[in-house]
Parts: sequence; C-alpha cells; structure tokens
Amino acid sequence: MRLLVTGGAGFIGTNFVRMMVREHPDIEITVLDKLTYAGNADNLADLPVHLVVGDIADAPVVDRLMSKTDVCVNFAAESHVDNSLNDPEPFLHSNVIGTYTLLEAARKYDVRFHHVSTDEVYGDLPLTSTEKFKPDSRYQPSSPYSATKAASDMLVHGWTRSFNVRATISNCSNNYGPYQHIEKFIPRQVTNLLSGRRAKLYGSGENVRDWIYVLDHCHAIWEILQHGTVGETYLIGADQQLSNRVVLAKILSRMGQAPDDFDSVADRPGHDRRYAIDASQTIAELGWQPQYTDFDAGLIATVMWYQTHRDWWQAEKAAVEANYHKRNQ
Ligand code: NAD
Ligand code: TDX
Repeated sequence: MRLLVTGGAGFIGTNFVRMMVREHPDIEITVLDKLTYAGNADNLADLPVHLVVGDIADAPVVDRLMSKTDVCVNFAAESHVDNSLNDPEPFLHSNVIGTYTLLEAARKYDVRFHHVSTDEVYGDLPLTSTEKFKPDSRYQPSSPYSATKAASDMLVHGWTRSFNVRATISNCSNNYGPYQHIEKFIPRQVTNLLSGRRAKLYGSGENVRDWIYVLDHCHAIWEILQHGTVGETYLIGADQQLSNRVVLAKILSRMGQAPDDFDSVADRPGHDRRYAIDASQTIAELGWQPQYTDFDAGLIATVMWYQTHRDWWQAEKAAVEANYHKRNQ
C-alpha cells in the first residue's frame, strides 16, 4: 500500500507516521507538509519516509502526489484556537481550501481519503451536564479554528455524496503526548516550569477537556482506514474528562511545584466550556479501544519526554511566550 500523510511533520501526524513505520514497515509512506511553525522535519529524519515540503492547497503538487497513492490521511491544518482568534486567514487557506484541493485530487484518482477532524465542530457542552457529543450532534463551532474544521468536514460530506469520493471522517477529543507544539496547554505549562517561568491558566480554569493519549488516536485512524465504512463519521475519545485546573494541579505536583504556583490570566474569548466524546459507536463498529487509559501515567510519560527533549523545544520557547504576552497586552 502507498500512503500519503498530509501534515505528517506536526504533532499527531508525526506520532502516526512513527507508529506506521514501527508497526507496518511494509507500507510506503510519503509525507506532504508545508513545515509551518508547527511542522518539524527532524521529527521524521530517522525514518524511511519520503518528505515533500509543500502546501495542501497547491493543486499541482497535490495532483502529482495523489496520482501516486492508494490512501491519503489528512492531518494538515492550522490547529491552534488562540492563533485563529488573532489571524483567521491561514485557517481558511489550509483548513478549507487545503481540504477542497485534496478532495478534488482524491476524486480524480479515486484515492481512499480519511479526514482528521475535531470534536470542537460540535461547539461546547454545559459544565453541569453529563451530555456527550455523538456522531449526529449538531455542528455549532465557536471559534475561527473550529468553524474552518466544520467547513472542511462539510466539504468531505459533499464530495462523498455527490462525487463518490471514498472518504471517512474522525472527530477526536484533545490529544496529549510527545511532539505536541509548546503553544498547547499541557506542553506550554510543562515547558514554562522547565524554563523557570510560571504556569498560565485561562480564566477560572473550570473548562473541561476530554483527554486522549495521541497513540490511541493514531491506532483508531488506522482501524478506520482498514475497516471503516465510507461516508461515516467516527468519534474518537478515551473518556478522560478533566478540568484545566485539575490537569494543571497534576503537572505542578509531578514537577515539584506548590499547588498555587501559577498565574491566572485573561480568559480566551468564546472559550468552550466542556467537551466530552461518546465513542461507543466507534468501539462497537471497529472493536478499537483506547489502551492508554491511565491519564496520570500518560501525563508523567509526557512530562518526561519534554524533560529529556529540551533541544526539541528550547530554541522556540522565548518567541512562543513573547507572542502570548503581546496578545494579552
Ligand atoms: P499541528 O499544528 O501540530 O500540525 C499540523 C501540521 O500540518 C504541521 O506539520 C504543519 O506544518 C502542517 N500544515 C499546516 N498547514 C499546512 C498546509 N497548508 N499544507 C501542508 N501542511 C500544512 O496539529 P495537530 O495537533 O497534529 O493536529 C493534526 C490534525 O488533527 C488537525 O487537522 C487538527 O485539526 C486535528 N485534531 C487535533 C487535535 C489535538 O488535540 N491536537 C484533536 C482533534 C483533531
Ligand atoms: O496557556 C494556556 N492556558 C490554558 O488554560 C493554554 C494554551 C490553554 N489553556 C486552556 C484552554 C483550553 O480550555 O487549556 C485548554 C486546552 O487548550 P489548547 O491546548 O489550546 O486546546 P483546545 O483549545 O482545547 O484545542 C485542542 O483540542 C482540539 C487542539 O489545539 C485542537 O487542535 C483540537 O482540535
């Protein structure tokens, strides 16, 4: 099988490509990645994969690569909500035009296409309820990021129904693990503490995220590619709902800091209150199950990864924090 992985030099894409090389060395992998600030070619440097540096919205490049593949998994996207509040344009380009460009080429060459999406397309849930997102929950995105991801999902639906593109979609909850960019919540706090800065909690910290270890997400995607039904949406989550305040307390404790050793900072505008995924349909249909269900163990492994991979993040740290600081002025 020839597999094209777009966005394969980012957080989840890197974990997916590394998993595939480890567990399915017979598969021929090409990565198409623009290497934005979030992509890092070094993540893949030791692997027998072909990296093409390019944009998923560049039709000639996409056409050439799609003509030579059997399957395409699309991880490529602008992925950070805070950045989308600051400047939405790159989100429209990569998430909407990029997905459209991939779909047109998948249609032309009849390539099996899997689109990696997010639970944020469903908006948020009240803090007090026990409700969870289901595959037929209403789309009501809150941010430019989630609005563009919702738009990309809709494009996939349209191309599947009208043009018979053999596509599936997965909507996953918050991932954590190695190779996540230090702008994101967990790695930001861990690297703040490792670099002598204080942790930063938005608003009240009561907002809840449903955490999944990145490899569980990657295994689910591989199951969908092998056994999923074209036209279907698969929800992926590990049922690990925790408030940001609780996650931060675990990080502080693990890293030997006092429980109150953090700054409460301005809240994110439009901040989604709670996400929760009901993955029962995915589990029933595919037999996939999350394996890394001990959040504390996964968090410790993640903290250790950032402790032992300073060279991966240190050069960027000051600029990422300066960027946050500028926005909060
Ligand atoms: P990331 O920001 O770490 O990586 C994105 C990658 O895509 C980078 O390597 C970047 O260089 C590349 N890219 C961006 N625009 C591109 C373009 N126009 N052409 C080619 N490459 C481009 O993101 P991530 O956290 O790994 O997320 C991957 C996908 O999974 C995204 O589609 C995201 O919406 C989705 N997702 C993420 C999470 C999460 O918790 N991180 C949860 C659910 C879904
Ligand atoms: O410094 C911070 N302090 C803080 O309290 C940061 C960066 C975040 N937060 C809060 C905001 C959120 O409630 O932590 C929570 C998680 O924030 P992010 O890491 O920015 O993730 P989120 O906005 O939930 O989106 C993530 O999960 C869904 C990914 O970035 C998306 O790509 C994915 O679709």
